[in-house]
Amino acid sequence: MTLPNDAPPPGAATPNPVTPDHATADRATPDRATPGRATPGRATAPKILFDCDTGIDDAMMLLYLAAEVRAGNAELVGVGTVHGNVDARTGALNTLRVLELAKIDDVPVAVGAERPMAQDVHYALDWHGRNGLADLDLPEPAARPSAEPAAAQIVRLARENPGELTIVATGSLTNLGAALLLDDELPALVREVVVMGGAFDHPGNSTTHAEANIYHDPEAADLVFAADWPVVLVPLDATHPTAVGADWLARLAGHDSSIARFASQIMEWYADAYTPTLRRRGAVVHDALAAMLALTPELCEYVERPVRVELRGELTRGMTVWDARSLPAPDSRRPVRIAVGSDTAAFQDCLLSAVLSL
Ligand SMILES: [Ca+2]
Repeated sequence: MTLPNDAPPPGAATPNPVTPDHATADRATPDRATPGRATPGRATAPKILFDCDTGIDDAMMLLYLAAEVRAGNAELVGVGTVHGNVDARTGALNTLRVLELAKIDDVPVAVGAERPMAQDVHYALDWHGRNGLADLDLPEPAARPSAEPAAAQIVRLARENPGELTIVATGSLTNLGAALLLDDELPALVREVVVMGGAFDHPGNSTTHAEANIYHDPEAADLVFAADWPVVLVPLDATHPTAVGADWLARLAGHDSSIARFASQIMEWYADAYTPTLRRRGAVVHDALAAMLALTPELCEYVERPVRVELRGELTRGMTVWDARSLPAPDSRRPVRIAVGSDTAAFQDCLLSAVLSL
């Protein structure tokens, strides 16, 4: 099999922040309900495939996307789950619970990898609860996960929608790595891959240098960054400044709907976990930012550089590495578009209005 990391780079890395070609100069809060707003110039709603480890911020991401689906701004063609915050099967059941709450009941949810490629599995129960959703006593979902493995679903959906699929990955990257190994033509079939993960000029959150989604499967992450497909990476550098605070949580808590109550309950639990880190009441809704940037890329600024994952460091395994020098070394890898500065007010307003619209 030919791995795509030998492919020539499509262009030289640019060390300075760049703005996407299709971005607008106006960074004001978008009108979430305007059809076509999410992707200027695109005639049809983008087809989204989620790969996640639901999880509290994954759940908020699903609520955000459900609102966009209802508004006609996105089509959700499938979800796969992976080990990460919780085990993959629990993540799939949680995904079905959240989608059913949002009355999105026609999307296949596939269970994916239950362990990483080359290390023991780790969960993040301290941050999300033993069941991944704040230890709430939630009913069983009406639907069951589909029989197809998540990696096979990625390949099938990419084959059925060549050039159209946007994969949003907000968990460990094992399913994506496995899909790349299943089908070496996959990179040419996918429109874009948006990954929440990594940390560059920011400390890690699993270890001093490693962010959780990368740390949970560094080998798979490096496969994803080595592949010749367009990757947008949303690291802690971009997500942490968007942390919602007590005022935002109060606005959510003040809304009386079953979905707002659910969102408020899980977010208050998440804030309890996050407050010592942030040193103020609040929480970082990492995954929702990644999903929002898939639909509204102009909410961030980006730099474009190849990304590698440290696989052997005694203290730094799972660290994402870029060459930030003014004259970076030549690299055969395709540059990754890395989100750096994000429009915090627009993100928070859009997330809240999406949840409250359901
Ligand atoms: Ca996640």
